[in-house]
Amino acid sequence: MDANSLTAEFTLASPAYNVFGEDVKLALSIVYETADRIHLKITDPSITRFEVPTSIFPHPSASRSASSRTMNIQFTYTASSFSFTILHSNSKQVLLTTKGHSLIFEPQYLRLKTDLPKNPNVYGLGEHTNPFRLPESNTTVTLWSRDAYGIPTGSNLYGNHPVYYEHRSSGTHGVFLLNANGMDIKLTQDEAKNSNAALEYNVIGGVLDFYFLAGSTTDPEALPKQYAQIVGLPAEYPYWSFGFQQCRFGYKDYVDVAGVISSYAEAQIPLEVMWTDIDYMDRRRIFTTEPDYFPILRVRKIVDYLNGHDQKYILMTDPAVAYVPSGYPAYDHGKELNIYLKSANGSDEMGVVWPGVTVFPDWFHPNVTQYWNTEFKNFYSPETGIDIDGAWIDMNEPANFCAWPCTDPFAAAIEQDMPPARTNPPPAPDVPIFTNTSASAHRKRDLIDPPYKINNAAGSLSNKTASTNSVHYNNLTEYDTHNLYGTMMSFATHTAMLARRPSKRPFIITRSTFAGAGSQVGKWLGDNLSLWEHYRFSVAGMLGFASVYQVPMVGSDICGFGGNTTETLCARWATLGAFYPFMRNMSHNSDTSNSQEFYRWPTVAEAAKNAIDIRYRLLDYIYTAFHQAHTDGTPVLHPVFFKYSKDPATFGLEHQFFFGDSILVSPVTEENSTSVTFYIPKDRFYDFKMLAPVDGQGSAVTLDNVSFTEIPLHIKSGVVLPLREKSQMTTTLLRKTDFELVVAPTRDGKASGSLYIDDGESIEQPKTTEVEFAYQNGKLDVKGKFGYETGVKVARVRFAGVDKAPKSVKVDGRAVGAKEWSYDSKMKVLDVQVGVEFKKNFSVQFS
Ligand code: MIG
Repeated sequence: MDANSLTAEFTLASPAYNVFGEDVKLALSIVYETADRIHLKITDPSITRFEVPTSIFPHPSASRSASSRTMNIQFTYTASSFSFTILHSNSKQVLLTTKGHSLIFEPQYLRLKTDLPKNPNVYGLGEHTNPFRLPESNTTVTLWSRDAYGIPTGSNLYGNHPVYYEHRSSGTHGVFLLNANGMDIKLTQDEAKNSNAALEYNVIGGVLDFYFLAGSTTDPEALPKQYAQIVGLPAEYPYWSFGFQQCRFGYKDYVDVAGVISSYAEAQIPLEVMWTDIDYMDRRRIFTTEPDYFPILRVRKIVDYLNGHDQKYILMTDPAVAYVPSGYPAYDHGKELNIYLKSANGSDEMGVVWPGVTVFPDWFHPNVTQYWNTEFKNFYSPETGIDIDGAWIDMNEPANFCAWPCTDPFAAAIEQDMPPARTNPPPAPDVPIFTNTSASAHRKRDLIDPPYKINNAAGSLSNKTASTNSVHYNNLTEYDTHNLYGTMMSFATHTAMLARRPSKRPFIITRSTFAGAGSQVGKWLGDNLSLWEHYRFSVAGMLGFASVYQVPMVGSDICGFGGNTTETLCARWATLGAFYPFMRNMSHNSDTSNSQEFYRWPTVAEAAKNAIDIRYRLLDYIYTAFHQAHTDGTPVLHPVFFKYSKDPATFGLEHQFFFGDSILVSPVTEENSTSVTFYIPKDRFYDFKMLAPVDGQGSAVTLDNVSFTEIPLHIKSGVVLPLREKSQMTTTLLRKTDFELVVAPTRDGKASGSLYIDDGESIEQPKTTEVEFAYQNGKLDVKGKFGYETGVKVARVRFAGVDKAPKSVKVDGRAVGAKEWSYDSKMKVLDVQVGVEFKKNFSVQFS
């Protein structure tokens, strides 16, 4: 053992736990990678077992100075009847221990169990529909990518993030298991015995490759930052991608799509991005357009129109390629390059997806980049196809409508009517639109039916996806790599989008993710339903991705995807959705479900306008938060306990969160209710609208008469917020709008904040504007570098919590005329018209 690492061999205690196979002699390695991170790996040196390839998940670099003596966490073990423990170095608190729980390591079953304190606060282990703080007993989360329509509670969903954060008043730490195989993780606590809780991994392959993160005893946010060092810092996104977006599955034709764009304009609701689902495709084949319903020349008119109005366009791409042996170039090209996933007998693995019988790209194949790049370049091109500004990728679990063993995909496709026929007549040619514009050496394994059955809600492992015995390039099996498929498609799509526009940040939204996906793509929470329950759950779902898994560009389908929404639900959801990083209204069109664009009901239209107005004014604030996340992993959204880590009342809060560092969002949660009870920590806050001080008592408060067009918002004191003075119909106009600063000091009179501005779309940013705000004793200092020319002013500064009217107000030391400022004694707000060009340092002072 040297200062940084230890390796050892050990044999599991006899008698061998021959539960699901045979136990083996194991190798253990421990590396103290940084002061806050221990990397522990247990492998079987006698065979090659699957490990997540470094091409997909690069190993984090270790800082050399870390040694066991300066560590914040420590590893100890007992050799006889092997067990190990991770301790906090100072407090000696046990963070994880396998003591008393035998470790099992077999070809197709790994088990590791740790005790946890009673009623633990555990977050993560997604993707699932569960409370944000996982129920401590009787909870099994299963990690196995699945097309999970309706996101049923407690079942495995689309993506896999084998990481949890455990919070105690004494600190927050994290455990990441870098393993992509199917697994069940169980949380148990024997209530009758009043016992401690436990967490148990049950994994059907791979190795035990753990990263233990010390987190922090005082600042929970240290933990997501440490996790970002492993999974990668979140990507930065274009400014426009924070604008409001509209989509639907079931826009019937290009006239329908154009009509929605016009209707948003007429309703004066800002629409930044229009999306089109698989409806545009010819017989649901990727990289094609339907000639009568979505004729390419007409769709280009829509793109031209959008571009001319500073709006954007996004189309869906599925991974499955229609099996059409002649006359379908996208199939032919893949065949020529031989990039399709192979079934166990060596032929192309087939399934049934929207176009009927399909094959699936193998993202491990060395030719797949060439394939995907070329198809993207040719089809998503203004000259030879349709130009897009972002990409939407779906069905990448991968989803398959053909139930295992899918012996006759051709019959299944006919039986399921894939591709479905269109039911409406095509529009007459030239209908006017926009008229009123405004592993190689595996032991023999059972890849289909392993002895330990994870709790896959789809049944057998291969059901409704690619067979787990199908084979990727280099002989990797779908059994081992299934959970990576969506992330590999994400990375390939990222590469393809970059190849089209090399200097611009790609905007890609995927359905399936694995740990690390957030470094390149964003994620929507899949096929929710128009239910109040799913409206409420969206907060927990989103916090998982934004605050734990480091996939901060996230949101759920606003107003609900499946089923029928209602006016009140859609109105509330519009207001909550304005505080999702990714804001998209999205529905499923079926014969029984209504349209749900925001302009369809007066209340919803008003709710959307109000909420988008606030979102857009805050857009530079959240854009700055994304830049910060990209720089050091600071989360973009925060569960309340991240900010009040010693207050146990915050640990289980499900529906409140901070949007950025300082905006506390407390949505109304109950169906058709106009009152809401929520928690305000013991701290000073300000009501967002009027800036009146609200002194939290660390207790629940009830607000009544919250209209359906409003959402309760509070500013956490201690911040200077940069807001645009007013919102606009597009983010392009927003960027030309003056700022206003809101100074919201703590009770002892201090506040600070920052603002980052760049050109909003380029990867390289030679000239940026980076400003720091500092407020104390009646003086606000604005300092920074102003490399990017904003061309706008800071029009006004509002100081909240000012106890009495000042005698004088100065900007840069010069007195401001009495007409240029006003004081509201009721709200305790001082409002100063400053009108300073936003290109140099300045100060505003009152006394
Ligand atoms: O089998 O493309 O989650 O957003 O509208 C369903 C059609 C396929 C699932 C996506 C949903 C999308 C739908 N897709």
